[in-house]
Amino acid sequence: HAADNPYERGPAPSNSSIEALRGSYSVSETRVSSLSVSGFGGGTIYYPTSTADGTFGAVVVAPGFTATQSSMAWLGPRLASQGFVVFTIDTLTTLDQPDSRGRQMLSALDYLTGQSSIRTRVDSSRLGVMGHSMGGGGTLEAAKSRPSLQAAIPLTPWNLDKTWPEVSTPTLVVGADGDTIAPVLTHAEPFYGSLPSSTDRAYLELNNATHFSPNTSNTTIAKYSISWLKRFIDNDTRYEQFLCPLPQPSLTIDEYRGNCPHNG
Ligand code: 9J3
Ligand code: ZN
Repeated sequence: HAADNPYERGPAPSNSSIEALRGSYSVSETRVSSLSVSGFGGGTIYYPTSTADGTFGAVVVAPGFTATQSSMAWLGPRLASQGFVVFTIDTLTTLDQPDSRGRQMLSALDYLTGQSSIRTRVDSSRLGVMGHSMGGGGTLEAAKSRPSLQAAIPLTPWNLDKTWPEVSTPTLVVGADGDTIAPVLTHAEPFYGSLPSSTDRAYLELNNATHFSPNTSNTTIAKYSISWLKRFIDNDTRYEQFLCPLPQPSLTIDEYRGNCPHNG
């Protein structure tokens, strides 16, 4: 109940509510020009239109190598309509490497909470990071350098650094069984496996999927991302039912690993 958890937002969830194309909040968006910011390349902020429910947790979403914010745009309204402020960003150049992307994601969070036109709608203590490919590698870099982050979701992540024992932020690693650009054997799986067992962590391997599955509307990515962000950014234990016991293999899930029950 909201009286017990000040961060809880929206109605009680169901499997159909987390699979739906939209949640209960109407969404507005505002464009952030690259010319008006420093440390990252601008982007688009998606946020619940109403201010009646107070502030919301926020997540920055970064694209992969050679890609722009448009490659992740589907996640903007999909997550924001569930009760998050979502900032899909462009990087300074589309060739930036994961460590640079991680720093840019933190600059974007600082802009979001400190300068953006919707800063008063954001709960600056409830922040997360997501990203695709090198943006997923950047997601791990951001969590490593800012342990106060509440949730991290690398999507088919790519990074030359294979070990992440420094990450204490609850992290959901999403891999794709058919990824030939960031094969799970050398990317998502060792990334997940190197997270400390004391860190809340999960590994979702998408079935019949590719490196670019995170670039188009994907209900499996959405439902577990919503659950992870709700559980760890909002402390909303109503979503624990979708994460524990661990999801079983299905038409869309090749494999799912993680610690249950969660520590945090
Ligand atoms: O962001 C990505 O898609 C990274 C995959 C890649 O092309 O790495 C090779 C340098
Ligand atoms: Zn490392």
